[in-house]
Amino acid sequence: MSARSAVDVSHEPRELWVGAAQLGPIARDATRADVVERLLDLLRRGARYGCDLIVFPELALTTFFPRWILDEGGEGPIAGDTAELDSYYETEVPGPSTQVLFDEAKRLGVGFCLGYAELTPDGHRYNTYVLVDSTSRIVAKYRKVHIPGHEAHEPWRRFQHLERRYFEESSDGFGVHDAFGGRVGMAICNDRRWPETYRVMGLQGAEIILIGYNTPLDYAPDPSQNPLQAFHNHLVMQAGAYQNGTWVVGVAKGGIEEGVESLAQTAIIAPSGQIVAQATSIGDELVTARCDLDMCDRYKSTLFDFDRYRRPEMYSIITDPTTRSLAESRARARPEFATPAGTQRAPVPVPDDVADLRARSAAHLDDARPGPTG
Ligand code: CDT
Repeated sequence: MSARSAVDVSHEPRELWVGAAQLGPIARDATRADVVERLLDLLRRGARYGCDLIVFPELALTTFFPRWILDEGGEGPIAGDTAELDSYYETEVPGPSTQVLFDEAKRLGVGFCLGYAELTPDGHRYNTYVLVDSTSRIVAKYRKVHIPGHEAHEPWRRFQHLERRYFEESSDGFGVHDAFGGRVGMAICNDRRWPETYRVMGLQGAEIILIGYNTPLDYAPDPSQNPLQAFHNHLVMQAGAYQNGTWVVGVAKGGIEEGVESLAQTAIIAPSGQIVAQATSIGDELVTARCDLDMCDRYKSTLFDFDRYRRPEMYSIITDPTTRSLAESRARARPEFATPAGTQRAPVPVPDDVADLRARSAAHLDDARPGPTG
């Protein structure tokens, strides 16, 4: 019988001090300079606390602009123009407004991870994260894979979530990168809800996964989920951490931004699935933790020893493109919901209380509609 110990105590732990830099709301008319000043403040605070890496949220340089129709002209609080739309994207990072962040991070010897809207030279638009080391060298870029929300204006919603109009789904996938003394992965917001996100990085040996998010508390398609937003947020990240033996750093842009309340609850989660540090406010706040990267091995080499226990041949349905689609499976099980090929999927029937919530949400459209000044 092997006497192998699950815990290697023969060397100093690989320690990474992480600062999760939660942001409060960013107004539609906030200048880049104003926002970058807030980021610099959090960066400097992190350096004072001895952090090696500061993680900012998704779209950390601007307001969450997919709330508005910015490419059709028109009048009213949700309308805008393409000049405004383009103003929310970065064409280069570091660029005119972000160079100062790179310079200050290098001076302080701190790395960072920054979320922003990316417009590429050939016109592609992505929801992007960039990982920068303590010498201000770009280690890696990640472009959001799972793009939630909708493409077209849906007037019944109290506010729009037009990510699918303004961002492409990236085909780059989930990489992991040797940096900060460990293996680092990135994901953005909705990605965190999908187990495949963590598993793809877990299979590449991820030891810390950085995730920024903007999560409205009001989920219009099914408001019965609203009271569970905080629960679901931690549920998915804690499960992802534990099931893959990795640290997870979840960083929010929270608070009430242009009339829309978003979840805060930034958290740093250990490979055990335990939250080791959590934000207590809904505004700008730095949450810090010492992440022992060797702790990952305690999970990766025991219960979740992938090489020993995983059964990938049992999971092929997950990635097999020839597998029957979910719509077909649903139609088979519930023929009353079947829709002819090429047409939109039938709406999910909602219970009466949810229908009532939707109706009340629509009724409040006018007084609750987000405007330029919130
Ligand atoms: N930014 C982002 O991905 N937010 C989504 C909410 C989508 S609601 C249409 C999230 O999963 O938190």
